[in-house]
Amino acid sequence: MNPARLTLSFVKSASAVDQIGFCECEIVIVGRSNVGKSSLINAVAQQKNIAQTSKTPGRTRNLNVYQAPRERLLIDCPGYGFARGPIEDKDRWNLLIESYLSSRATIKMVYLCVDAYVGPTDRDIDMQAWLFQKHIPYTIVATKYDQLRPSERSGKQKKLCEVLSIDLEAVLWVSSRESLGIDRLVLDMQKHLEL
Ligand SMILES: Nc1nc2c(ncn2[C@@H]2O[C@H](COP(=O)(O)OP(=O)(O)OP(=O)(O)O)[C@@H](O)[C@H]2O)c(=O)[nH]1
Ligand SMILES: [Mg+2]
Repeated sequence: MNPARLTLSFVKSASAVDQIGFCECEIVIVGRSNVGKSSLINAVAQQKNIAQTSKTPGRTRNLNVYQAPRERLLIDCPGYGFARGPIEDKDRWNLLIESYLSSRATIKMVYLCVDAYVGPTDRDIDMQAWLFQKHIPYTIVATKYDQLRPSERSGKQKKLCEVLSIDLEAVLWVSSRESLGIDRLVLDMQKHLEL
């Protein structure tokens, strides 16, 4: 059987919420800079360069809009926690993400990416609390799972779940590099996009 895949094409990079346009429903990828959001988009689409990945954190500064079938959208949010750059820039990113997430009724699921090796940062925990408080549905995606040695896997997994107060089964453990857990993520995305 062929691995699951979500057909995506890049539409635009939006610097304001009203530039996104109408859709039936949408899903969102959020997480700190460099956590692997763009790589994840390439992995679910099974295309190498649909989303620009970078070794330099903070490359994605706008909301990147991707078209899925039947007027569905996937939105790649700018990464938070980027240390360099002027403070006004950081505030602008926060404002953009928060105004976007709290204003679109068509958002069906937010995939909050957390580095499986590094574990949740304070900003990840803040974002989780904010989503919970706003009643925005979210799923934790633990990225770069390939970086965990087999001997440290269960310890790291347990710790991550403890810090975020969630069940192990509720987390999607993925590696874009080795295409681990991507099928399950794609099926979950298709479900929430009602595809
Ligand atoms: N080992 C490993 N590295 C990964 C994986 N996914 C992404 N990376 C690496 O992590 C770095 C950042 O990846 P991106 O996908 O650009 O991260 P991002 O979250 O989109 O970053 P911003 O756009 O800056 O917010 C790149 O060097 C990737 O090659 C993975 O599954 N495993
Ligand atoms: Mg990116």
